[in-house]
Amino acid sequence: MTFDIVTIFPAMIEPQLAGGILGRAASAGVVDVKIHDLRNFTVDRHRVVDDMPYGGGPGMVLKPEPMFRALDAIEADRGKPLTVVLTSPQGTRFTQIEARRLSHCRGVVLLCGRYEGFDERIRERVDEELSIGDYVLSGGELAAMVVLDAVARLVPGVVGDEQSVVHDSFTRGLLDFPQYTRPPEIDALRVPDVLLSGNHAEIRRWRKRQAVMRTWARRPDLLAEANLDEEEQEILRELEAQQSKA
Ligand code: JD8
Repeated sequence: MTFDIVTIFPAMIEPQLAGGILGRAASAGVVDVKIHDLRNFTVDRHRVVDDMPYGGGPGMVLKPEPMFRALDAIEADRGKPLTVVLTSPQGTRFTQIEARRLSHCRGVVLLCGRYEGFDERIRERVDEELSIGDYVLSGGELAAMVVLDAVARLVPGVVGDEQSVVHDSFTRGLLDFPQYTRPPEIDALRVPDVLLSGNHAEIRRWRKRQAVMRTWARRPDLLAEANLDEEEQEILRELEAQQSKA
């Protein structure tokens, strides 16, 4: 799978690609990620990428010409089909569902904005406008890196252990159960006995129960969409029965 990221701050994104799981996947040729400096697609002496908004108002807007030239170059380089993604606070919410959908694309182009945003005509060349959450960032680079990381790790071969991807909490719709490692006791804080018991059926039940309890307590909104098995549904019914008594 290919990723192309268009930005005026390539140096913000480069370290993300060098290290970690994504860096390894790129070296192995499983994904091909290219960063494009938007200023390289200007033709004026001062390499200007922004201009004043028509109608007035504060701040500057990204000019359409450099972005159009960048997209032309990427299309020529990669060939179609490419899915062009723009990140902005006006986008539809980026969730694991969108990540999974994008992971089936052959090529994804991520356009990073800055300033007050994009000349509206740039959206004519965009397939999807996504927002990573309800808070204000100063530009699209961090959002693009979030999308890149979440999508790339779903591409087969990027994460070593495919099982860990399948069992991801948001894939199942439940939060993770608590995890412990050695030592069995520190500062009088003990690892739950069941995890030291070696009874794998008990451990499995305890983990399920913990995952359902946590989700119920912290993210009840997730339970509406969760794909619960018979045992998990039973645990949930118990919790609800306890609650209605209290
Ligand atoms: C892209 C510029 C700056 C700041 C005008 C649009 C996503 N969840 C999210 N929050 N913020 C962004 C985001 C912000 C961006 C750009 C994404 C390009 N800005 C803002 C103030 C008002 N602009 C985002 N995804």
